Amino acid sequence: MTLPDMTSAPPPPVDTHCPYCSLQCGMRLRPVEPARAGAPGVEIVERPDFPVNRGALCGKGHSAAELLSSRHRLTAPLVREGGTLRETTWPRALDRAASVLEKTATRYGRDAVGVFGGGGLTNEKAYLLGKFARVALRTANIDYNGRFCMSSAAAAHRAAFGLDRGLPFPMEDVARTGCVILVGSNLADTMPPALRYLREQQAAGGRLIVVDPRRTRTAEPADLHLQPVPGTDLALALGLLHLVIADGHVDEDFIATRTTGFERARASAMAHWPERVERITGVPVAQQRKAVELFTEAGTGMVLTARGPEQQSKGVDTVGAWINLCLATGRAGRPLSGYGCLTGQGNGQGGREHGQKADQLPGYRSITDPAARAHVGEVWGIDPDDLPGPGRSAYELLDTLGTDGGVRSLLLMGSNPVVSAPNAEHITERLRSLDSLVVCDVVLSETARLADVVLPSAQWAEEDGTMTNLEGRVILRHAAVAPPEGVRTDLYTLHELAARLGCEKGFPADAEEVFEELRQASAGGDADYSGITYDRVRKQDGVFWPCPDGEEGTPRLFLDRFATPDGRARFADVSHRPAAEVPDADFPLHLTTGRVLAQYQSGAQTRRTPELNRAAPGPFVELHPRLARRIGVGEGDLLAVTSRRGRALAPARLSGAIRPDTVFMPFHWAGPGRANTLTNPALDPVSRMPEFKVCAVRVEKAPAEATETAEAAETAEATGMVEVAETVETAKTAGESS
Ligand SMILES: Nc1nc2c(c(=O)[nH]1)N[C@H]1C(S)=C(S)[C@@H](COP(=O)(O)OP(=O)(O)OC[C@H]3O[C@@H](n4cnc5c(=O)[nH]c(N)nc54)[C@H](O)[C@@H]3O)O[C@H]1N2
Ligand SMILES: Nc1nc2c(c(=O)[nH]1)N[C@H]1C(S)=C(S)[C@@H](COP(=O)(O)OP(=O)(O)OC[C@H]3O[C@@H](n4cnc5c(=O)[nH]c(N)nc54)[C@H](O)[C@@H]3O)O[C@H]1N2
Ligand code: SF4
Ligand SMILES: [Mo]
Repeated sequence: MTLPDMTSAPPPPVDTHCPYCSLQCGMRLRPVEPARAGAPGVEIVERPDFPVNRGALCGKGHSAAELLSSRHRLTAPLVREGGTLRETTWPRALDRAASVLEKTATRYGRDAVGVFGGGGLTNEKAYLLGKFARVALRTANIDYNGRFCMSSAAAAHRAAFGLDRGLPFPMEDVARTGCVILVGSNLADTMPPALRYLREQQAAGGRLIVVDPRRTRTAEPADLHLQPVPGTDLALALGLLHLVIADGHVDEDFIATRTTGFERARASAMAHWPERVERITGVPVAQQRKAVELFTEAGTGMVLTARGPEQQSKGVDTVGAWINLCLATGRAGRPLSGYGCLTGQGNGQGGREHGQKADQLPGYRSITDPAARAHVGEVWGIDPDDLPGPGRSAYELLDTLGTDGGVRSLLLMGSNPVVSAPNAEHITERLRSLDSLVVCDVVLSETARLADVVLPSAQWAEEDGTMTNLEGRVILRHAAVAPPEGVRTDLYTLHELAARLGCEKGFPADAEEVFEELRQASAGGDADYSGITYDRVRKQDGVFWPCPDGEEGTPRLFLDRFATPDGRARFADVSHRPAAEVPDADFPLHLTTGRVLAQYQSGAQTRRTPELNRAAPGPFVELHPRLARRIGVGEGDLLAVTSRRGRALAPARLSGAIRPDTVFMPFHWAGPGRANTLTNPALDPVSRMPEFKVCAVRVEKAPAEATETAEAAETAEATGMVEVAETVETAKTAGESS
């Protein structure tokens, strides 16, 4: 679309969506007249007509425009020369990036070049990045940070229902269901406007059960809060199914007509009797009974999971067990009932459908399926035999960087693994050992600081593109302002790199043109977007996939049949197993990790937004006062948290809301307080998702010398953002004079 002309009459406001989480709240951008130097050029105003958030935004959404004009933004490409990143021109940076990738491919083979993407990228970027890897680089090794986020629920979804869409119904249905079991989601902090649906549901007489080792602001108003030991959700779900069966609440009719595999699920549930489940999970038998009573009493019900049960080395089985509970009680494939996963990143859903996942082609097609390869090969104009096969999963890709047989040069777009990958010190070392690292980002993230080439990207309000929210609703972001001079869109970058790698055609820089091709590539796949156009998205409040040509889209799935070949949902055959690492004498406590309201992910964007950084200025360790007394620490004391991977330092925050055998750390910071220095990269055998939600640690008061390190780091952290600006500033001066 054409950008508003800022010189004449005030241009009209532009309707768009928040740059952050998967709720993709609607917002309106109003151009500010006159545009002040250093100001974003737009202000965010309410957009009450968008149904998902009806005008409400959280603090991150409200402050999102600040980063558009932030002094921390990259505004010119950087290349490393003599150890320092220096500003350069776009043609030089692109030449350098293309030549290092090509050099690696020539020397070590095509699979030695890797690509790492992100679930925050638009559908168009995700699609073009996948095509870039398979067609321009011809490497098998592409994966993305969604592997850290959504993959377990996705795999369980497909196994049970034959199709994976986060929620099989619109959010509005949540407000009208009889009982919600919310497992390991703290949406009061992670998608605040969605709280409204739970409030409405309870106000209408519905029941809410929250399962979380911490009594969060989400758990506080629940009718029942179950507080399990981290990593034991699988046993809990099996135990609830046991009670459902024992108390005669099974929906025999539904099981007979719409499912397969109940007998095995039943046998496994019978081995998980309430007292055994209490021993494993710490959830008292009486509370298990109460949960089953509330869930089965209500005529309709939903189980919604988020990262709590999913980010485990048995996440797929765990989600499968919660789905079993829905199927056994007939709470699936019927109005106002079902299982859903609350996706996380802005495009957590669409990001995994269009080919940046190691094993997938666009339209949610399998890269090993000959028919899928033939279809996509035809759209891309290449012989299907020339398409690479499946590559390594995210952690496995990062873990083998710089090694023999591993990826030697990496193109990274939309992720900051130095902060967000598990076992992060090791992964940082792997990134350092690369022959070349090319990073596309809006700021100089901790990962971009390690790069040889940094390409500055345009942001959400500066470019068009579609996103698919947690409901499977495809929505459209509109450009409202031009990017700063020196900044280009990611699509431009891919277009230019592809041309330099010999692909002059097939990589358009225009978002709508890319979307038109995506429609064809997805046609006939599970995630069929072929009937979705920019125009239709604009006119409606988004369009739900699947949407084959000429149809209206599908807000509600599975009401007539499930998407399996026989139309029946499949029970999962699962039984309890412990976390990959359980407490022992040396590491006697559970560590779990997650989020706080004001920071987003690796913090690359929100730590650079002053208002948000003031609200959540640094890392902390949440622990129960009883545990604090036992180890002799008080509020604010600096703690050393040690796991088998390393040690992190952060101040104590005492809270009666957490289990006394567990400590919690948010993962938004780098430096000594980085939670991911500690986390265990044990992977789920099916989804290859790491166990962020549980590992074993020791917690003690930090020794005196550590206090000095942490204080020094804290000062560096506080001034860190200034340093980023200065690094580039110095390099600029140097670049100009040379
Ligand atoms: N403010 C903010 N909002 C965000 C994000 C952000 O970084 N900041 N990120 C976005 C993204 S990408 C995502 S994926 C979502 C994540 O959204 P959520 O899943 O809601 O966030 P988390 O804090 O990771 O985890 C949720 C809860 O799981 C609990 N938990 C820990 N271990 C276990 C366990 O073993 N079992 C159970 N049942 N619960 C457990 C934690 O105590 C925590 O309260 O948020 C999105 N929204
Ligand atoms: N311990 C622990 N670790 C976790 C988790 C946890 O619960 N606990 N959760 C995991 C989960 S669910 C997730 S999703 C990951 C997320 O962690 P990351 O993958 O690190 O995600 P972000 O911090 O969102 O990183 C996005 C990067 O891309 C940049 N960026 C934003 N928009 C664009 C764009 O349009 N183009 C380009 N080129 N760059 C852009 C941002 O500035 C930022 O540097 O973290 C995982 N890590
Ligand atoms: S809830 Fe998510 S999408 Fe909505 S304003 Fe907050 S960060 Fe943005
Ligand atoms: Mo996520």
